[in-house]
Amino acid sequence: MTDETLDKGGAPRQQTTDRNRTMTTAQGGPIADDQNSLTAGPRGPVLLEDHVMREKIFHFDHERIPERVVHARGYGVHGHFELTEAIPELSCADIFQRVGEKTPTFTRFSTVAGNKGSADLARDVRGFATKFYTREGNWDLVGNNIPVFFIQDAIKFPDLIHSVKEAPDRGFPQAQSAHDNFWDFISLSPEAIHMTLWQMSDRTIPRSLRFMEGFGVHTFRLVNAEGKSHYVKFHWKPKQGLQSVVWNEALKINGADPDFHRRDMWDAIDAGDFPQWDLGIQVFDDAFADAFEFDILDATKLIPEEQVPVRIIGTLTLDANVENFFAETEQVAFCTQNIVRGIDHTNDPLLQGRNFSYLDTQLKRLGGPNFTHIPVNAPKCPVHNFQQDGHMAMRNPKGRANYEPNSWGEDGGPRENPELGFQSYPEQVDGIKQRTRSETFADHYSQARQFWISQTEIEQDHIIAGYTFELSKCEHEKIRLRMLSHLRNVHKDLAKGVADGLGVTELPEAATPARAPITDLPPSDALSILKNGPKSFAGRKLGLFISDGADADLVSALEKAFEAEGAMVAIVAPRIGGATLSDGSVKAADEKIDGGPSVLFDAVALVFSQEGGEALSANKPAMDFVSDAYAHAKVIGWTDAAQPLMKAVGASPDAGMAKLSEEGAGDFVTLCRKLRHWERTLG
Ligand code: HDE
Repeated sequence: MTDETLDKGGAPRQQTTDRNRTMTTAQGGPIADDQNSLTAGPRGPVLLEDHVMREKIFHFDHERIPERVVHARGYGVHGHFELTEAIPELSCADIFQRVGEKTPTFTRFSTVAGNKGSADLARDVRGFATKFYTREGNWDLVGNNIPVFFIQDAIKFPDLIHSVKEAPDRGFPQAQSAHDNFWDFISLSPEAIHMTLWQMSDRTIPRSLRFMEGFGVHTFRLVNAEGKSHYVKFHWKPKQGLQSVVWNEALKINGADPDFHRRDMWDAIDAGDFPQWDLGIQVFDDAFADAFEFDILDATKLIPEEQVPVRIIGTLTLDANVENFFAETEQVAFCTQNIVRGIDHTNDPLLQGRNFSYLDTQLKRLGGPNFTHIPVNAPKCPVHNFQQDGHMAMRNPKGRANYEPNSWGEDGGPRENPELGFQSYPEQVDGIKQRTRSETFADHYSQARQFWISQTEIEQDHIIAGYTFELSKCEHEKIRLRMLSHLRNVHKDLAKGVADGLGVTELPEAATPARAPITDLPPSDALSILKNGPKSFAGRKLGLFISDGADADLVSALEKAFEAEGAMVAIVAPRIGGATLSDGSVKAADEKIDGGPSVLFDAVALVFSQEGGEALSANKPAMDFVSDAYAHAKVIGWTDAAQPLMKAVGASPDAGMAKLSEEGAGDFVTLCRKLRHWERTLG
C-alpha cells in the first residue's frame, strides 16, 4: 500500500472524501441521490426499504461516545521525542539508549473538570499526557501541569471529582471550582491544601498550552539491565518559557474565544512554530528517600529542584496537528499501566489506583477490549500474542494455534522471553493487610508554605485574589471559615489577605494539624512562574490595531520587527475588510475590533491616523481594547493619534508603554519581551 492509502497510525484509510470519487454507502454501494429520501410518490410516505437514508441516519444517531469522566475537554497533537542524553546506567528502557534517536509521540492536553464543550480558560489543572510509541511498546506518561495532586489515595478520587463537577441536583456550576461543594470537600481534606495553592496561582490559567510545564507527579522507578533501581520524577520544561494570563483576562477570553488554547496550538503548529519541551528527570535512591522530609510515595508532595536537580535527557517536539479530531484526540486511550521494560511503578497508592482506573475507563468509553487496534493507540512495533475476538477486532492471531504453550512447531506462534520481556522490580513487600494512611503522609502544610514563600509579590497577590474569588462564590460561611483555618497554617499573610478580601474581621482558630508543619523550608525559585518566564517575545502575539489612514511604513516596520522576533501579528481594525493605509494600500484585518479584544494578544499597538484616532476615542470596543490591555499590565505601543482613546480610558503613558516610530519598532519589541508591566498593578 502506498503512504497515501495509510493514515498516520499506519492503518488502511478506508474512507475518503475526495471530490472526484462517487459517494457510497458504508457497504461501498454507489449512491445516486443523497438529497431525497425514497418516497411513494412526490408527497407520499418514506419507504422503510430506503437503505441509503436509514444507514446514514443510523450512523449519525450513534456518532457520540461517552466523554471522559474527567479531562473531557482536550486537544491532541502528534510529535516526536529525541533523546539527547542516554541513560543506560539508570534504565534499560529502549527509548533511553541511543542519543539522537527519535520516538514518535502523541500528546493530549486537557482541562479536568469541565465537560467536552466547556471553555479553555477555566481555572483548572491541565492534563499533559504523552504516549511514546517506543520500539518496545507504548509508554504513557499521563501527567499534569502541576507537580502535586489533591489527594493521597485513589479511593478518594470519585469524591474529589464529584465535589468539583456539577452538583447532582441542579446540574451546575460546571468547569469551575468556585462553589460550595468543592471547597466543602477541600476544607474537610487537609491533604489537598498544598495543591490548592498551585490551583489558586496563575498555573491554572496558562496563556497557552505551549507555555506550561508538565509533571509525571508520582515517583516512578528506573531499572537498568542489571536490575538496579533508582527512583525518578519526570518533568516537562517548555522551551518557550512559562506564561499565564490574569484572572480577569481569563474570564474575558472565555467569552471572546472559548477555544483559545486549542486554536493557539493549532495555529502555532500550522505556522511551523513547533513547541518543544525538555524531558527532565529527578533521580534519587533509597538513602535520599529515607532522609527526605516527606514520603516520596505521597503525591501531595514534590521534591524541590534545589534538593534533587532536574537532569535533561531529551526533547519533545510537537509538529503535526491531528487529521481528524475524533479519530485521534477523542479515541486516544492513555493508561498509566502502559509502561515499558526499564521503567516501573512504585507503591504510591494514587498511582496504583490509577493503574486500574485508566484501563477500566477505556472499556466504557471505547466500547471493547480492542481499543489498541485503533491507529492512535496501536503500538508502532510488532504485536504478537494470542488475544483474540471481542468487539471490533481488526486483527486476530493467524493459523491454528491460539493458545500457549502449544506444539505446532515453528508456526506455533510467539513465546515469552525472560531476557527481553518486562520484569517487575523485585521489591520486598511484607505487611499486615490494613486500611490506614501512613504516618509519613501526615504533613499537609509545610510544602504549601514553601510554595507561598517562593512566589513573587505579584504572584502572591494573585493567589490571594484566587482564593478570595473562589471562596466568595461559596454560599456557606462555615466553608469560607474552615478554609481560612487551614490557610492560617500555611502563612499568616495569606490567611490575612484572603480574610480581608472576604470581609472576615476575626480569623478563625487555626486547624489542628495532624503533624506540626516544618516552617523553615527554603524558597524554591522553580515554583514561580514569573521567575521562569521567556527571554523573548517569540511565539507570542501582537494585536496591531489600525485605523484608516494609519502610517503604512510604521505598520510594515512593526510587522517586520515582530516577525524577526518569531512572534505573530494579528491586524485588528474597525472593519473586517481592513483599513486603507496612508499610502492608499488596503490592509486586510484578521479581527474586527468587536471580535478581537486585547485579551487575545500578549501586547498591543495602536496605530491610527488623527481622524481615525478621534473617531475611535468614543468607540466602546476600542475603549475596552485599550482599557483591558492597560488593566492587564500589557505592553502597549502608541502613536500620538491614539492619545484621545487612551485618555478616554485613563491609560496614561508609563514605562510599560512605548511611543512608536518606524525606527523605534525594535525598542517596542524589546519592551514586549517583559510580557507585562506588573508595576502598573502594584498601586
Ligand atoms: Fe487521571 N484519569 N486519575 N490523573 N488523568 C483520567 O482516564 C484517575 C490523576 C490524567 O488526555 C481518566 O482516559 C484516578 C493524576 C490525565 O486522555 C480516568 C486518579 C494525574 C488524564 C482517570 C487520577 C492524572 C486523566 C478519565 C486518582 C496526573 C487525561 C479518562 C488516583 C499525574 C488523559 C481517561 C487523556 C484521565 C482516573 C488522578 C492525569 C478516569 C482514579 C494524579 C492527563 O481513568
